Amino acid sequence: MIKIQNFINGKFENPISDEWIDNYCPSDGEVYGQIPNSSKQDVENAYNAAIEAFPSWSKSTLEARSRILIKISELLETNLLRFAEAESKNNGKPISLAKAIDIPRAASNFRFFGNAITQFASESHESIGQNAINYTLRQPIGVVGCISPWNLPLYLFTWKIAPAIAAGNCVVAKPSEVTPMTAYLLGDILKEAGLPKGVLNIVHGLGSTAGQAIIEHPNIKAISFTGGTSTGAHIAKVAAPMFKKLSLELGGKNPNIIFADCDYDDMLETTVRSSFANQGQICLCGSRIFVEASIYERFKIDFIGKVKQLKIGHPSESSTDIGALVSKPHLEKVLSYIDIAKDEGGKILCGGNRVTLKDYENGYYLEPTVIEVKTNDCSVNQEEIFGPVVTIMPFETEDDVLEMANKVKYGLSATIWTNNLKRTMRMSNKLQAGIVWINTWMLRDLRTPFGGIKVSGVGREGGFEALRFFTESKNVCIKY
Ligand code: TXE
Repeated sequence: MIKIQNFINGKFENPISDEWIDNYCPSDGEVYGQIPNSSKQDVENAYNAAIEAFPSWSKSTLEARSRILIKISELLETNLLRFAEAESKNNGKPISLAKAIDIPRAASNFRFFGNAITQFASESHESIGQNAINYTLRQPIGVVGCISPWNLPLYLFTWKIAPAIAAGNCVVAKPSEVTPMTAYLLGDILKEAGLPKGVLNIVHGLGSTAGQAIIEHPNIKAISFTGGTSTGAHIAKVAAPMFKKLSLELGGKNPNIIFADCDYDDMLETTVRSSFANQGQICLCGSRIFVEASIYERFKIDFIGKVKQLKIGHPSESSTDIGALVSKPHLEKVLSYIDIAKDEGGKILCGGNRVTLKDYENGYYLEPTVIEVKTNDCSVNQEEIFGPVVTIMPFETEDDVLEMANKVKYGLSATIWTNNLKRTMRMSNKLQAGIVWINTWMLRDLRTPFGGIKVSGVGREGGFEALRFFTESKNVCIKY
């Protein structure tokens, strides 16, 4: 049984209460680890370590910070297999995905921000005719909180931590209690890379206790959070009276809009991925597929054919396309939406059932599921399911599909498949989303702003946006 510990002030520690939470392995439903059930006191200790480290870290040279971040990145690459295996086991995702995406991206996050901080600059404004010059200082905030979810555990954890420390802050971070393993393993790498103690403190535990203690802490001045929309709303409510800076990356219900003039084969292959990658547990998945009526029947046959070929299997097998869902409650939530779809008149075109794998009967497996819906107003087109479930429906005109795409409370991403340039321009202007992909999906350049509108969140991550979030700008005006 693996016993995970907090990483506070450069040391691994048990929780003060000595209380522990069981950690489940999604592929077989067994408990295989325990994590600290950290309390307010553990968070306070993490904060104390962080605030003590802050004066020195915030004054360290950019070169020194950059060197350490790049070293962390290199060590993650050296340990890729160990981290990928841990991520796959803890989350249920196919090992091939953890090896190709999750861990390489976590390494890239550190390398990217290690480089970006050396290029981060501020403006100056000459006040002509007033004999004055203004310049902007971008100063680290102090101690910041980073809270991350379970779907892309190390990938999203490091997406917050790397810019936070690159900008000179010290951090109290909490990974999801469902998938704590790779954040735990990161502690050793932080030590080996020479990150000074207290700069990054990792506290494990429940959202309602450890997470709550971070967001309530009066001296943790900024919170970067990725997770569910209702948790994001709660965090905003707690943080607002303390005037904390907030970056919230929340849920999505993203349209995937397919026109008849697209590159069909490319679209088909990518649409399988954008529907079911990571068992559909990515906030960017295109869970509402709208297909131009003239190719709807053809698409339906071809898409279902491809989806049926996806191999559901144990995450550790290299041939597995669809692994296990992350937890039993989550599997139950996703299954409940399939029932709702049926009640609302949706037609299950394929999938829809829990899968029992030989030797892993208690694992949380679910068939990739395609539901044909009659209207965009149904619950499965309006609520985030966050599993291997997509809906499809035909559309007649560009205006119709735009209206349906935007008629949802979320606004994270959208994908359009077309070769018509003018339509691309018209639609990308009008789509209510923070990210629009044309003829691709999840192609990421870490310099670009990342985040959503409407209930998909507040603020942007990525590139200099993240470094701006993790700094306070101060204008200095000199009269001469
Ligand atoms: O996420 P939570 P849950 C969506 C998806 C999913 C739903 C719920 O639809 O089904 O959210 O998932 C911490 N103070 N997404 O409940 O609770 C928690 O410990 C401080 C989309 O698992 O939002 C964890 O570390 N922190 C999403 C983190 O918040 C608190 C990815 C996320 O957990 C807290 C995941 C509190 N009071 C789920 N309560 C995306 N945008 O990618 C919880 N947490």
